[in-house]
Amino acid sequence: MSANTTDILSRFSLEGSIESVKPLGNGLINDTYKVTTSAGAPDYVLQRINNAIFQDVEMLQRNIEAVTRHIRAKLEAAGESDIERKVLRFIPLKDGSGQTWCCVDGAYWRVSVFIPDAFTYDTVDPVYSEFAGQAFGRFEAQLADIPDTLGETIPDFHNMEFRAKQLQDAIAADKAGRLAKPEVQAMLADIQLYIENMCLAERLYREGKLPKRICHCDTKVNNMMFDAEGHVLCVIDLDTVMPSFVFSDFGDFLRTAANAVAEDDPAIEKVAFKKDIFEAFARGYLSSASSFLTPVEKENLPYGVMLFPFMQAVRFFTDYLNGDIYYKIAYPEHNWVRTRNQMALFHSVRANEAYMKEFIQSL
Ligand code: GN1
Ligand code: MG
Repeated sequence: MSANTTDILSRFSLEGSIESVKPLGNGLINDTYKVTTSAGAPDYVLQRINNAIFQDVEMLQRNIEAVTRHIRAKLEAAGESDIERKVLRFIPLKDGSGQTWCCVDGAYWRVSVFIPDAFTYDTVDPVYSEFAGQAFGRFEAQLADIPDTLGETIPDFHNMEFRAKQLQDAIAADKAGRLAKPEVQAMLADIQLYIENMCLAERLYREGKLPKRICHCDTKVNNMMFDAEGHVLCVIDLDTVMPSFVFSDFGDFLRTAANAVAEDDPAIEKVAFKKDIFEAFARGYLSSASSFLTPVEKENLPYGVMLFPFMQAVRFFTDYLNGDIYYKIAYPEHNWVRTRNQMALFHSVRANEAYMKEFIQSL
């Protein structure tokens, strides 16, 4: 790995000399490394972009450049301090093209500045959850007037009708021969009970009742950087920033942060929807997003909280039936465990639908 990374890093306009390159984080899609440099120069994050999943890397980086440029300009206009820690900065190649990625032997790479003294968490308490809600609402508000047209880096990424179709295809092919198992059949029957209702957003969109906005679309709790005091510095992992429904960001955060256990915890009986995290996040989000949310968007936020564990269950299940070709797995039944976990979370959230509606209306 290291000879290769040295060659790749040598193509980017970096400061300082490289001291080490070490794996960073636990994403399921890209490969990420921390690049430590000599004193006085910034450290960097090197990423190999998974181009089997993100097939148009040029569009993806153009989106990210537009988003970070727009947010940076807003922070500057607002006279913010410490801007380098509040928005990501991608490094151009040395060749003068201005391009922020390169392709070497079929692999795509990019480099951004490592944000110092910043922390990510896989779980949050209600205080941090409220800060996170404010930050994702602010992120969407900042991008509400972006002049660039962003592309869909993964077409139909959070389109539930499309995910339902992928599941149908996986069932028809039964590539891994896993469909006949009784517990798989039971899972399928359970999913089918709700799948049509869960496609509500696409119907509202077709009827012209629901807008698409620029959303983050991967608001897992660990995609946010906090400073030592717990204040949010910035939102990271921008590959999936694209036009979507606001439910994406509201729902996906709570899918990870408001689950009592991790998304792949096999102790299914411990899966539970944490209301205190929900309340804090909703309070924070609405404090910065109410400036642009329509009544239909606000009213359907509880649907968004149900949709994301459900959609994730469908995606993990589809991958399981396909023989684990999308998500990285650590053991053979990993996607099955994730499916059960996310479906259990869906049921726990669903049991709280009336309560969530009442709480959102009270804000
Ligand atoms: C993937 O790479 P990571 O872990 O940030 C996935 C998300 C899923 C998530 C489930 C591009 O995100 O949509 O919610 O795994 N990203 C992509 O853990 O598919
Ligand atoms: Mg991530």
